[in-house]
Amino acid sequence: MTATAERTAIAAAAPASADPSIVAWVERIAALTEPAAVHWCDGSAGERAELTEQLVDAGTLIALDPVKRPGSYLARSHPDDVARVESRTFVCTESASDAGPTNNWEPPARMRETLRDVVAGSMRGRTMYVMPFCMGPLGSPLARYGVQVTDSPYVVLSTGVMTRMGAAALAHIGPDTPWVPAVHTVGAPLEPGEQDVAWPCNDTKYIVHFPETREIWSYGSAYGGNAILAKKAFALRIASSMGHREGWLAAHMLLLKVTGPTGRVFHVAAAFPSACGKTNFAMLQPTIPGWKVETIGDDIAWLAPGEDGRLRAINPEAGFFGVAPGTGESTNPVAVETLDRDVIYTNVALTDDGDVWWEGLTDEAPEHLTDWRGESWTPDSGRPAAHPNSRFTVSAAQCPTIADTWDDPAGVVIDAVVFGGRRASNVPLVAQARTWEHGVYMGATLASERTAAAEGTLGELRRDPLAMLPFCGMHMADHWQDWIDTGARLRSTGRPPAVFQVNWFRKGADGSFLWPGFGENARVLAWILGRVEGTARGAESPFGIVPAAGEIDYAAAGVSEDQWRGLFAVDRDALMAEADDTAEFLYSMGSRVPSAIDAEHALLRQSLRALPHSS
Ligand code: GTP
Ligand code: SPV
Ligand code: MN
Repeated sequence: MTATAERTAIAAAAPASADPSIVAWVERIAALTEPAAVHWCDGSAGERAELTEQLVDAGTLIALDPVKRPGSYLARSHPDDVARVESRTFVCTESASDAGPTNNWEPPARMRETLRDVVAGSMRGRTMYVMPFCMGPLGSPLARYGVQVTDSPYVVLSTGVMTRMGAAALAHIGPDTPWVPAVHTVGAPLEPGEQDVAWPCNDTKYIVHFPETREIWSYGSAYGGNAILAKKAFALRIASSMGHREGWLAAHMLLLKVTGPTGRVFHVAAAFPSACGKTNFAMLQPTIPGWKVETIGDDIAWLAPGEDGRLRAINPEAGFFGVAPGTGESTNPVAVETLDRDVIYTNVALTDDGDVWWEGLTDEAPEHLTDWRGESWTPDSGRPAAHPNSRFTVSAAQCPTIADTWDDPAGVVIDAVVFGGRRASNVPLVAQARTWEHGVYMGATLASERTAAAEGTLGELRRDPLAMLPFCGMHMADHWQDWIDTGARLRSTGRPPAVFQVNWFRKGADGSFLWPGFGENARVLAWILGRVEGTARGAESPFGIVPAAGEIDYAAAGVSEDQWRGLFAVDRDALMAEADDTAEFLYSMGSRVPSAIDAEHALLRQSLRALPHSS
C-alpha cells in the first residue's frame, strides 16, 4: 500500500464524529510510527472484551478465578518496567527557566528531533489504537479533552478504566474544542513473523511534555504513569501549565466528602506524595461514631475558584490506579471490597487457586504463591511476593463509598486543604496553617521519604513541594505563585479554605509508627473540620495551630500519653537544622519564589529562635 492510500484508509475508518484535526494528526503519527493497522476506540464493553481476550491469548493477562475474582486479570510487567521513571521524564519549554530547576529539560526543537528518530517505525507489526478521552465529567466546564494513540492494548484497557474514553468523549471534541495529543509507543516494533513477548517495552525510555504546545510523547514503557498519559502527563504536568494560563490549579490530591455528626457536609482536598496515603485517606472508614466519609477521587484534583467565590474541585479521573501492598481488611476494607470484580492487577502475586495476593492483604501469607515475576514463592523465599509498587486498576464507580456527587460537573466546594508527607521525625501529626499563605508554605516545603512509586533509593528524604515534584509541568515556584494568587482571588470574594499539614508516619525511638493511622485518621479529620466549623480548640506551636489538650481522644486510638507527646515533639535543634535546609531549598528554586513564601520562612525562623534550647 502506498503512503497516500494508507492515509486514506485511516480517514475512511475514522468515526464520522472525529474532528478533522484529530484525523489529520492520527494520519501524521501513523506515517511516522508505521503501525500495521489503526483502530479507533469506541470505549464499548464489546471492544474491551475483545482486547481482553487478545491479551489473554498473548499471555499479557492471566484470567483470575471467575468465582473469586470475576472479570479480573493479572498482568506481569517486564521486571525493569515497574514504576515511573523520573530520570527519563522531561518538560520541554522554549526557555529552560520556564521548566524550572525541578524538571529535566531539553530544548523543544532538539527533543522533537530525538523523538522523531526513536519513534520512527516504532509501531511496525502492531496495531495503533486511537483513544479520545475526557478528563472530568463529560461536558463539565472544568473538563478537558485529549487523544492518545498507543500500540499497547494493555494501555487501552487501563485508559478505559481511568478516564472517560471512547465515542462519548470524541463526540464532545468539536472544531473549537482544544484537545491534547498524546503519542505512546512501547518501542518494540515486530518484524514480520517475529513472536511477540507478554510485556513489550524498551530499555530506552522517554516521557516528554511540551506544555507550550500542549503535547505529550511517551516511549519505551507500558507502566502506569509512564503510559496512561491522561493521568500524570496530562492531568498534572500539562494541566498545571494550562491552569497557570487559565486560572486554575492541577493538584496531586485526593478528594473526599465528609458528613459530620450534625449532618453538615464538608469536602477536603489532600495532597500526599506517591504511595503516601491518598487512596487510603480517600476511602477512610472513621473509627469514631457519627462521622461518614465518602470518596470523590484518590489521586488528582483540579481546583478552581467558582463564581460564588468558593474553591471548587473535580476529580478528572474515572478510576483508581492504586498501590496494592498494605491494602487489607484491617487497613482499607473499602478498597478490598472495591476490588472484588472487574480489576486489572499488575505485578501482584498469584495464588495456586487463581486468586491474587500481596503483602498486607492478609496477616499471614499463603503457603505457596507465584510471585510477581512468575516464579515459585513460599514465605521462606526472603523476598516480597508482590512488587512493592504493584497496583490495581479499577473503576471509581464500583467503590462502595463513592459519593453520588463524585462526577458532578460543577465540582464540590472545598472546606479544607491538607498537605502530608512520610516523615519519621520533625513533622507533627497535625497542624493548622495560620493563613492561606502559611498553608502554601507548608505545602511548598513539604519533604517526604521516597517510596517504590518511582525509581530511586527507598526511604531517602527529599523535598516534594505540594507532592508535585515529579508532576509539575512548569517552574515550581510559578506553581507556588499560582497557589498564592488563588488564595488572593478567593479572599477578594469570600474566604479561602483552611489549610493543614498532617503526618501519619512519625516514628518513636524504637522505629515504630507513633500513630495507628488508617481509620484512626478520622480523629485528626474531625479536629480539622472542627477547626473549619469553629468548634475545635487549637494551641499555638512553631508548626502552626495544633490540637489543644483534650481535643483528640488519642487513648481511644490506643495511643499512650508518651506516644502522643512524641507526635507533637518539638526538637529545637532538629527544627533549626531543617529550617536551614529549607532555606537552601528555597534558594535553589531561584528568584521566582513568591515573596509570601520567603516571608513565611522568616516567620518560622523567628518562632524557632524564640524556643527554649533543647534539653
Ligand atoms: P499513589 O497512588 O502512588 O499516588 O499513592 P497514594 O498516595 O494513594 O498512597 P496509598 O493510599 O496507596 O498508600 C501507600 C502506602 O501507604 C500503602 O502501603 C498504605 O498501606 C500505606 N498507608 C496509607 N495510609 C497510611 C496510614 O495512615 N498509616 C500508615 N502507617 N500507612 C499508611
Ligand atoms: C503515583 O506515582 O503518584 C501514582 C502512580 O499515582 S502512577 O500513575 O504510576 O504515576
Ligand atoms: Mn499518585
